[in-house]
Amino acid sequence: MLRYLTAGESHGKGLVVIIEGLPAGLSLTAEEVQGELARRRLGYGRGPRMRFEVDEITLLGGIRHGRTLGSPVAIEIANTEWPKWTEEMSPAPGATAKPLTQPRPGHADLAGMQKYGFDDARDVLERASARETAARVAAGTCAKALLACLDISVLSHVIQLGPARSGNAARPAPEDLEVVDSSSVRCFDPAAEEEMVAEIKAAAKVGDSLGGVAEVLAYGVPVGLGSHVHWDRKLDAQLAGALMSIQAVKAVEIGDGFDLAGMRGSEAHDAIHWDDADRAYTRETARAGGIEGGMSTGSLVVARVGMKPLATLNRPVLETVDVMTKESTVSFKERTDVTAVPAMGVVAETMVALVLAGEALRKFGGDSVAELVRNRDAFLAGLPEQHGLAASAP
Ligand code: EPS
Repeated sequence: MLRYLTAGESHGKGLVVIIEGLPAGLSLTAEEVQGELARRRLGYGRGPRMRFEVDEITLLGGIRHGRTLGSPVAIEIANTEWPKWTEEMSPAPGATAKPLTQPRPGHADLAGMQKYGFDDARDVLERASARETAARVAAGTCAKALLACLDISVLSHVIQLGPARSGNAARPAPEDLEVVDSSSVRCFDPAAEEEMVAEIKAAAKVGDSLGGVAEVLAYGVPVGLGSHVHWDRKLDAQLAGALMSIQAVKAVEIGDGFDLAGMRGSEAHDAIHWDDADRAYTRETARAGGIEGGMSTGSLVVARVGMKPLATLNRPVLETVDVMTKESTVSFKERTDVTAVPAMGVVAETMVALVLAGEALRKFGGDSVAELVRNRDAFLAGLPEQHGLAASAP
């Protein structure tokens, strides 16, 4: 089992994440965590904070001399903006002089104020903020390191930003990650990238925001992660839940998802063949997104994630109500991004990596990386010999 918990507010002193269940002997450095956090700050359309906020990280526990100890790993990400927020976000008794009472439509503000009995939307928005995903990405770095030991790699690319959609069917391979990351919107299709940037510029000009879609690809996932036996052990259910938990995500698709719903069964599924030379099953199509019956099939795992336009608008135009006076107004103004879709893709990679790492640990087990890899190797070695006359002959 792999568990993790994040704590911390967007403009608080920092974020903390604790990851429990990592085997011993996993190589992990502060630089690797830094590198992933830097990828999360990428993307044209992000606000000024992403340019000046540096993710200062401290490995607080669970790692010695660059390797995990099998104990909980704790990582702190300091908020370099903290000096400007010490009073407003102070944990000491007190009150704010600037309560935010005009909730943003589409944000967590109003439901959170009603649910928790707050008079200040900041009590909600500080935790609802996308800042929290930095802590997830730190945890995801550990998951990705574990998956790398099992030859599994997870990457993402943006396939839609606002109305601009990539028409490019080519999917980036693991070695294309640098190309994707060097695109200003993390798009693998240069023509679509140009359109996406133009959409962002146009939205920025009028103080509006944009959503979009990122596709996450997991290469090298072996058959047998997840299970058909119970709802919460299904790999696709876990992926959908994990991806849907990302701030502002409204849709998740596995494989061809909604398109499959409109097809006949005879055209929707991936026919099975046997390759005698490789002694392995093959598929000529990949519509299922690498998952059947809640289990990985050994094919490429594909998940698409739809993000709504950010609810915080640089020019708030949507009507809302001041919770104190009940008068109609527009929402308060917060600093924001025009779009965070390129960053969401990196967070989506993180969520997929955490789910896959958890399921790989459940399937193969082991207290050290060496034991985990041995168990995986034994499982894979047995696959070609399963079933059939040869295997069952005395
Ligand atoms: C966010 C608004 C912006 C984003 C922030 C999420 O922050 P601020 O209001 O402090 O400028 O930059 O995202 C992050 C800080 C981050 O690390 O992703 C929001 O309203 O949720």
